[in-house]
Amino acid sequence: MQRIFSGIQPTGVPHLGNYLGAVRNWVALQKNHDCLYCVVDLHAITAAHDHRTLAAQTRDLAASLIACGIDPEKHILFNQSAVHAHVRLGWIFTCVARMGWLNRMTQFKDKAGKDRENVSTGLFTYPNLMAADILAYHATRVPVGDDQKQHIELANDIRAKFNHDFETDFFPEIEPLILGPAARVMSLRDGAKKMSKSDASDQSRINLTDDAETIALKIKRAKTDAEPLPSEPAGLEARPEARNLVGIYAALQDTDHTGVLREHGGKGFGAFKDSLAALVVEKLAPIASETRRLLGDPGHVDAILRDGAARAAAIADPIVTEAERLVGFLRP
Ligand code: AQP
Repeated sequence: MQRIFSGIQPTGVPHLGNYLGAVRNWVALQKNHDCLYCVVDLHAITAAHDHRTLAAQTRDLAASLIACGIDPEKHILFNQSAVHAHVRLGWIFTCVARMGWLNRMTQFKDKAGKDRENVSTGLFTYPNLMAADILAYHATRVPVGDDQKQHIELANDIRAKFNHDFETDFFPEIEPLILGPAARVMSLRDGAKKMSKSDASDQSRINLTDDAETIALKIKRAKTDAEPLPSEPAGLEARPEARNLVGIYAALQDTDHTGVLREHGGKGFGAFKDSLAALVVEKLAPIASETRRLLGDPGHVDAILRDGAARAAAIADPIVTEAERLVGFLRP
């Protein structure tokens, strides 16, 4: 069975973009893969974070993932900082990756913006650690949203250079799995920006913990244009906000743009937004209530993460020790 690895940052409450672009696919992949899912807290400190809330956010996110359907018994759920193999391999990869490769990463450019001189060096080298997250388990398939495609390409460049430099075929090729009609969910306020936990406006995203009233209000206020919905997907070109809402609807109903437009083409946004809000509430309400139930016993969630970290370390430690040997470190 092929091994899957994927991660999510505890930088805030997970949103519909994380769910449709990543987590929902993680759940489905559990059927026929060996899966490791990780709350990547080491990545979360590459940007300013609140040390008083990081631990709670990590636990909350783990609870959300379990509520979405991640099975921590059959598969492995853990937080990244608890398994030291990530940092050990991350350092090696930082010495393998080239500055020019990292300079091309568009997510760094987006996140650093005009403040390049003041962001952490961790934000710049983050893709090296991401490569280590995956390869420490010899994982070959990585389900991610479309925004992470470039980082997976970089991880493959790193593994190819490692194999070449150290005369080995130790690290396998990684295949990104970018699945479904909502691989990139956009902000509800701006169809050109992706939905993001760290967007200053809470109105830009639907959080997995939002109640029905909040969801309906956010969708009602979502930016759209004045035209009715087209009856064919071609009519969504150059209409990013309309395309985004149709994509969300399609993903939640397990159909595609054509299927949604067959049903809703020609309608104005008022009516379509009502149907969309009802669908989002129907799908997210059980996740929010299960998350609340799980967080009623925080010790239980912590025990799940502790057990996951021990099982993850048992896989990663020998792989990373072998990588260290290949690099040439003395292991007396
Ligand atoms: N808008 C999105 N649409 C589809 N997929 C998305 N993902 C994130 N945003 C969208 C996917 O969710 C997984 C976990 O992402 P992450 O939390 O590790 O980091 P991110 O991609 O940087 O997500 P955010 O919400 O924008 O976080 P912040 O604001 O902290 O940077 C990934 O597979 C990602 O592709």
